[in-house]
Amino acid sequence: MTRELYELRGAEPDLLFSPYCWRVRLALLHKGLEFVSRPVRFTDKEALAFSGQKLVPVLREDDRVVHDSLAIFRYLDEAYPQRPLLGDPSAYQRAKVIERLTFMSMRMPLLKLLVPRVHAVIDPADRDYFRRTREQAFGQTLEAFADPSGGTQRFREALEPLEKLLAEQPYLDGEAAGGVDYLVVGLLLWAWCLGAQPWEEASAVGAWFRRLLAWYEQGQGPIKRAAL
Ligand SMILES: N[C@@H](CCC(=O)N[C@@H](CS)C(=O)NCC(=O)O)C(=O)O
Repeated sequence: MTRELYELRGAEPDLLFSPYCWRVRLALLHKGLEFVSRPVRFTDKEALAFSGQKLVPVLREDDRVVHDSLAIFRYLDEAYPQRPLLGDPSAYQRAKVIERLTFMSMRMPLLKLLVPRVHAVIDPADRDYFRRTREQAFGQTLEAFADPSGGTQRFREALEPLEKLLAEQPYLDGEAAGGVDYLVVGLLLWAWCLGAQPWEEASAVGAWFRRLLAWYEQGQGPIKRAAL
């Protein structure tokens, strides 16, 4: 059986920055599952046609195809019950609540910081598509939407409850890392791979990030960061 992960790439094929794809990479390492990376550009939609939709991550195990990071977590827990990511079905529902809350509180501020960086690292052939789709979604130009300092400020405020929690326990999931850690740290890895670190190094969040980064790099080798 071949296990393939379709994930977003920049102009350089090994520059992986999508927060949702990072979640799945971490989940696969957590389960101890090997996979073949299939990096795709924003406009490589034909490469994803088999999945019946247009977004990454997509996990394919022969004829089994799953898309959406949390649906992939759930699938992995069903297919490979060892070392649960989320656990029972109600835990999946709770993870969806966390996903919605972090989407607004963390992902949106990060987007204000990272939009110019994403535009800079993607393949030049993807830039018109990226600009057009994002400007349609934002209702304004990329330049008007971008606000690195405001985004950083709001992101730091959103981290405050996590900072307090991580001062009391090593991981969001408790004594060991799990699905909620990967769900959230995927967002930080998005910034990290794009050469930004909008959180304090000397903080509980900073130490938690370093622990997860060291664990990932020990298993999978160094993570490429854009030189921005
Ligand atoms: N809810 C999905 C979101 C997936 C998503 O938005 N993926 C982005 C990459 S970060 C994508 O594929 N974008 C392609 C496009 O905009 O055409 C998940 O959790 O996997």
